[in-house]
Amino acid sequence: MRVLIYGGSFNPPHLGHIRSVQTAMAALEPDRTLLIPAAIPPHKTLAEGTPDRQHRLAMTALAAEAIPGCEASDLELARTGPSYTSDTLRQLRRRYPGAELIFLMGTDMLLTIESWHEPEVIMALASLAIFARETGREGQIAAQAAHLREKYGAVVYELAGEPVTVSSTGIRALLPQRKGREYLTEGVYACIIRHRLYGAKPDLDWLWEQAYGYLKPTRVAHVQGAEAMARRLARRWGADETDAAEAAILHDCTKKLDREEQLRLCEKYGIIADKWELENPELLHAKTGAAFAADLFGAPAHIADAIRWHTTGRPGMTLLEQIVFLADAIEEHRASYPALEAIREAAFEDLDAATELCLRRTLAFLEGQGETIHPDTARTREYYLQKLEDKGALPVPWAAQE
Ligand code: DGI
Ligand code: FE
Ligand code: FE
Repeated sequence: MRVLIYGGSFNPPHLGHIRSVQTAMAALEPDRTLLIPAAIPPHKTLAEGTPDRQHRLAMTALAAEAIPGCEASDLELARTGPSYTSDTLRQLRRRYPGAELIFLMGTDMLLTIESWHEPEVIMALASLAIFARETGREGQIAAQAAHLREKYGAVVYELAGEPVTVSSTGIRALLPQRKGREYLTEGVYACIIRHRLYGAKPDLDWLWEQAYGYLKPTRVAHVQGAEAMARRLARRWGADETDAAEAAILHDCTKKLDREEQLRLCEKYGIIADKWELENPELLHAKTGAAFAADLFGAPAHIADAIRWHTTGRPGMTLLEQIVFLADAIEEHRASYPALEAIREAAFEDLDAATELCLRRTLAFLEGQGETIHPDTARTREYYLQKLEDKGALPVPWAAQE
């Protein structure tokens, strides 16, 4: 029996790790392959902002899912103290008596192994499998392998293959810039975004791929229009354009759910539906959408709030909230309604005037339909009317005509 062991920080596990394991599995044909995230790697301190053990184990398990025959092990995370490879190998020796243990590492590790804790124990208990981390050091590596064979009786397998140049450090730097997705498996990336590990923000193309599943096909154009308009407004008014896009992409993510499903989400997320929402569950998608976006896509509070208030608005909206509220109402695919053009124009002149007109028109529309008016809709309009007066601006002239 052969057990291939790949230990590391897996912070996060990426396609380079996966390719290394696959190369080793193909060459060595192990019966079991274990990815073992280290609790505290003895040779380096974990980068600041490193996710906790549970998240690193979850990411490693998700990465292992992409490799048939591979599994993640909590052997080191479950242990206290530094993660010494020699201790891990002792544990594995007890678990798999008689098996050949093969410890997989990069060439950079091979060069430093004599400085590890109990190198002689490591090389007595396990064979070493080496994959290239860089080109141009082949001579040095062959010499080191020969030295370890001679001095410790080490068994060293040198694996052929393209050098793996992806690094976790590089990926961590990309994630907050909505980049880096291409170096990760789908499962690992979704986990990173869901929990916003490493300060990650979602790649907006990826977010769109996710959003399609939650939108009725007939709503896609509206959401695309909302994103484009939110971006334009963000540029016009100096808000973060990609945050505006993110909120817009997610703003109607629970819109297609019926009353029963809305109420189920309310239950799940501890949302209390008020009497207006119970009467008109159409209104609930703002609250459930915010909770859903935070749960599935880790939407931070300022983005979740823009989703939360996009239907009724609220007094004293943040710039982002106001942008998403208006983008939803005036995006280019919105079926025409009275005042639409006036609101569009105002949105680039005075956001508060546009907001007030938008709400004035909604109130007139709801009254005309005999619909109940949510108090948030009414008081938000009052607030912006007052705000215009306070700053000495006039409301946009528009009268609902029958
Ligand atoms: O989800 P969208 O259709 O893109 O747009 P939205 O989130 O602004 O929802 C619009 C619907 O919400 C529209 O049918 C009117 C309704 N609405 C907005 N404010 C109120 C309201 N319905 C009632 N009953 N009362 C309100 O105050
Ligand atoms: Fe909506
Ligand atoms: Fe919408």
